[in-house]
Amino acid sequence: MVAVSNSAHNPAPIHNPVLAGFSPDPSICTVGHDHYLVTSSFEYFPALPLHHSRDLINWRLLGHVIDDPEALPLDGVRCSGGLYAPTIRHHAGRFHVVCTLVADTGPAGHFVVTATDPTGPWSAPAWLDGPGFDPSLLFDGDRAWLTATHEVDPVGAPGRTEIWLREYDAENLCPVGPRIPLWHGALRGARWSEAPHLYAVDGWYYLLTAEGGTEEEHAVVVARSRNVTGPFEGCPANPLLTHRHLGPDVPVIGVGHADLTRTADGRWWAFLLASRPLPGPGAPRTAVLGRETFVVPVEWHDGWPVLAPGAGRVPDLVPGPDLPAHPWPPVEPRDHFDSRELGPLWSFLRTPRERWWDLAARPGHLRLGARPVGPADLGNPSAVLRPQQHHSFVASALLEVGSAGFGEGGEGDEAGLLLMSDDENHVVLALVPEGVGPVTGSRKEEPGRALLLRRRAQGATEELARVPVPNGPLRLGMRACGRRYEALWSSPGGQWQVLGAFDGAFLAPSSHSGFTGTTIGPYARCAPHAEGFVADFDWFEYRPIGEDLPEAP
Ligand code: 6LW
Repeated sequence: MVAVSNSAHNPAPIHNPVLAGFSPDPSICTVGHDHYLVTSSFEYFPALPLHHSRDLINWRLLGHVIDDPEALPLDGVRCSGGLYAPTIRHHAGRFHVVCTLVADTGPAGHFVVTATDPTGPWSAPAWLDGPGFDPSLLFDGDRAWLTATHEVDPVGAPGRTEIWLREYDAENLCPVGPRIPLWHGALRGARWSEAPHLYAVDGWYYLLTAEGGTEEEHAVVVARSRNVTGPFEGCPANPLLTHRHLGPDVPVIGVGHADLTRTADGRWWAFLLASRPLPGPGAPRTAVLGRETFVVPVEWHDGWPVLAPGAGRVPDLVPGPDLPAHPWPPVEPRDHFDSRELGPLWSFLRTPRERWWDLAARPGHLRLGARPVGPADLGNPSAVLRPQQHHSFVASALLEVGSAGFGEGGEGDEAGLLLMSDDENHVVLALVPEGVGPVTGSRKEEPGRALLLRRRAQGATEELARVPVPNGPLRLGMRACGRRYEALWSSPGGQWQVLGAFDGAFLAPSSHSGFTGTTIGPYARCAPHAEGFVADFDWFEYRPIGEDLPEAP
């Protein structure tokens, strides 16, 4: 094995995280000069975001591996259920993505989809028999292998997992032969030995796995064998990478779930997940952005990989590969909604079964048809969401509730912005009809309107603020500076006003055992049994702001 050192070159750096906000369980494959990276998406649809890079520095969101509502049902899946931990590999001109659908009802389990072009079309899922989660593939000569992990005794020994292997028939897309146990973790009594990725390198099979659970104790470990079926011996230097020993006051925690690739210049890289908690008290349970994708360089020494050599931790900047720079056109902060389809950054909660969003009815606007589905309902609300990618950001939108106004529903009609963590934890900043509803009596001639700020934290709902606002278009904003979030509003062209503020730490998925990150975007809901109404969004804008610079939107 040739030791490759990154010290002799001085290329442009890769900034960590490579993918900011809600990008866990990265898996990467390299085809010539192109690198393709998939991440988990859980209950969100379209599912399994696919990013593309030619230099590992600049990434663009290419689309989604699952973008057909008929491909897989995400209806009713619980928050942080749905699609877990995909792996992407390329073999004989075809991309294979294996993944697991975690669902309490309906189809569930491992599946594979394939495509010759990563932008699709992707095949319908083929279900793969085998227990557990975190499936992966190794193509090795004319044979292929499927691995995954599973809890052996979930009741008696929760978190004790076994990584297994089966041969994979790459033509017929199915596992064949017996299931062979491979590995139970590097540490004695290890919990959550998972994320297995097998590689064939220089006559060895390397089994790269995570263990310790996806939070603070997460770690990357490796084992190797001369035979793909084992026995595997653990690396004496395990864990290869972890931040579990650094204490709670570090900017990056929960380092694990790595996948290796090699660039055309011969260098190796590990893409992995980690989280960035908010500074201040309560860390590490304040990672509101969820788990994100990071990269570290890899060198090989004495037949073992070394991750982040010389540092032993995930740095902010990583010297990039010796490859030509390949930037992509920047993503504009403001979406004017003047395309025929929503851009790939937007997604929904679960599978939409009706077309409640419309970009054509009023050109240059996103029109949401309000339906009686809210963010706590485990359904598919009229919400179009994108990830929160920075600790300090401002999101704003220009909203107009259609000329016909709110419906007759009264209490329960609302349109505005949804800041979403999960069904039990989210914030709504919404325009609502004022002076109508079951308690306050009949509808006025010209109903008034109010803006309300409502928080649902750990399942308890609380109205934080409400103010009367004029009829007509309204600008809404949500601004965060670390854990301080502010809800803002103004008339078009007017001064921004603060409606209310709250501590956003409760949104962190790590505070309620969630796997996603926080998302934000336009949203509308009508009262139960009401007719519905339409809400038009002229634009939506998302901008990062300096950590100590609370700029107005
Ligand atoms: C995923 C597992 C994990 O299946 O979290 O951190 C689970 N790792 O590998 C969900 O993302």
